[in-house]
Amino acid sequence: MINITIDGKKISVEEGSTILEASHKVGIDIPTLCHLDLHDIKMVNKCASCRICVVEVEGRRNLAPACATPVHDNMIVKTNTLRVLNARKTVLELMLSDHPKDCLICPKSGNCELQDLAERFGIREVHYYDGEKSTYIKDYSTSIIRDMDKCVMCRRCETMCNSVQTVGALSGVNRGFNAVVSPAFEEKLENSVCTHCGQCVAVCPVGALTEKENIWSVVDALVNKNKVVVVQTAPAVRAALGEEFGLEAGSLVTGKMVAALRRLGFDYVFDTDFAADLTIMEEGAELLDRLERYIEGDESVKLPMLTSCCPGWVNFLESQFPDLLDIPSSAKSPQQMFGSIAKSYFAQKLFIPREKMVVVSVMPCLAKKFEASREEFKVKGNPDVDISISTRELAHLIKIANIDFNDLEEEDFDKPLGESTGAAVIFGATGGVIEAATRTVYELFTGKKLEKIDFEELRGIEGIRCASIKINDMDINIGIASGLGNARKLLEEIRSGNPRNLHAIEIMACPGGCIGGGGQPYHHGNIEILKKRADAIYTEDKNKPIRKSHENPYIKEIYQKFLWEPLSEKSHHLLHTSYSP
Ligand code: HC0
Ligand code: SF4
Repeated sequence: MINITIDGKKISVEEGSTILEASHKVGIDIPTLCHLDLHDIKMVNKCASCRICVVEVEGRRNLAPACATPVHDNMIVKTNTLRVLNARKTVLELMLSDHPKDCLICPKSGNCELQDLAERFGIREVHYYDGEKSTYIKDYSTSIIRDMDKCVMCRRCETMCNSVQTVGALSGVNRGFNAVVSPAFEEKLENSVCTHCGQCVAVCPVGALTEKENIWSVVDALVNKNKVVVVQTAPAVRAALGEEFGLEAGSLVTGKMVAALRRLGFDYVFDTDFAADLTIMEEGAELLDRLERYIEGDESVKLPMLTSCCPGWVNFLESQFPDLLDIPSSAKSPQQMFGSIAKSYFAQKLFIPREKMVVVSVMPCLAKKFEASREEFKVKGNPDVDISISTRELAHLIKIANIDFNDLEEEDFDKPLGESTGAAVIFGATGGVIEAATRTVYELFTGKKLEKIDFEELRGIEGIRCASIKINDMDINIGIASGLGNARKLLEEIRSGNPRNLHAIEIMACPGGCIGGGGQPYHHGNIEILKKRADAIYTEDKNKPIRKSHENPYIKEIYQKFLWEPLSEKSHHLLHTSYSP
């Protein structure tokens, strides 16, 4: 252990710790901008580029960056001297001198770490303002806007995209005022290997990376009297939306969310969870079919079967593992199944053509915007899902409409596409899709009632998890990965012969699953928030009267009246897809 003194406090810390880590141990807050340590998901950004965290170290002439200076025995550190504060203020002013001053209309306003620091240091004037400035043109992808004039070169996005997600879409290029984080050859993000996962947006401290907002398209649809506007809400939204209204992380706001959507004027408030139950029927049937053929000795059967509901993950697979495109389930994601069913089954019930219906999805995810725009999910140019907005955008819409969210009485989803089971809601946390599938596959495979519905062994936030579940005499080996870097590890294992003999794998692009999606309220580096959201999801599951997808009465009805059976010709046509490199 190393003994040091920080601001007069004597402490012992592990060898190799930085001054910043040591300070956190004694509760001393040193401001940072570039630094980000998301230990639980193995993301540590330590590029020491912003220099906001400088401190005085006795015996050293220059100020030292706390995030990159290791402690040594008997070190004496001062974190709040006038020299330190003055240096931090100067650094901030220099940053602001090359930063746009459009905070009033910046999408990150109120959530911007640079704005917070400027306020904290009482900066009221920016010196050094004349002179050269960076001038980049905004880059719009289907899901993300890159406004590089706002980039502070913290490299958090680069670390997230390269080290955690292993996508490699972003890296620092050029020098001086031309320095920027960019796709290769300064291409547009849309033309790069970007998966639209949105994790770079989740960690960007400023307004350089933000979602492509669709709020006003929703308003346009809502005011159009010739349209029937239907909304679906993803499982993870209800576990995080409350944070935008000052509620504790992990507050479940399902009923208030439904009430707010009605106040906004949606004609039907439905639930993506209904389609998650439908996904289990289709994906579960596919897994059952593959397992039965495998048991019978069919060597052509593709195992492990991969889940296919996460669009960031599908994009990653298509661009990085084109040789493995025949192993995922062909089931569309719940978002897309919902759109397809809403514009066929439900539009027919209303006696309206699909073109008269607008389907809006509220998702914790930015890749869902891209997924909704894919050509294969359109019928004669009309998309199954017209507009996708994030949890943050929904909160914004509720605020614009002046709805007092916390005061709303809880309301229930409309029927039939609003009824769902506990199995569907756990889709929102890593491991949930495969747990939901296991509940159904077990009962359909064995013909027996499942006594213990909770499969605790499939839960947790660890990036890669494996478990064996006994179904009759067979051990079904299940793999779970959240975060694309973890997905890559499992996929490389499959390429090299599947040494763990996995039969099914659930993959979610975002660390922690959808609860940690790129469209969720910003966690500002507090990963504990993700755990609380996951707890909320499992609480909702426990509180549901029905907890297995195949027992959802409206799912039974849709098979009886419309789809006939899982994997039927009609199901294939409406609910399945294929992948291309
Ligand atoms: Fe998810 Fe989904 S669980 S991807 O994380 O499967 O976004 O919440 O909506 O579609 O249901 C996101 C969340 C969904 C889909 C569902 C799946
Ligand atoms: Fe990388 Fe995901 Fe950001 Fe795309 S959205 S640049 S894949 S982190």
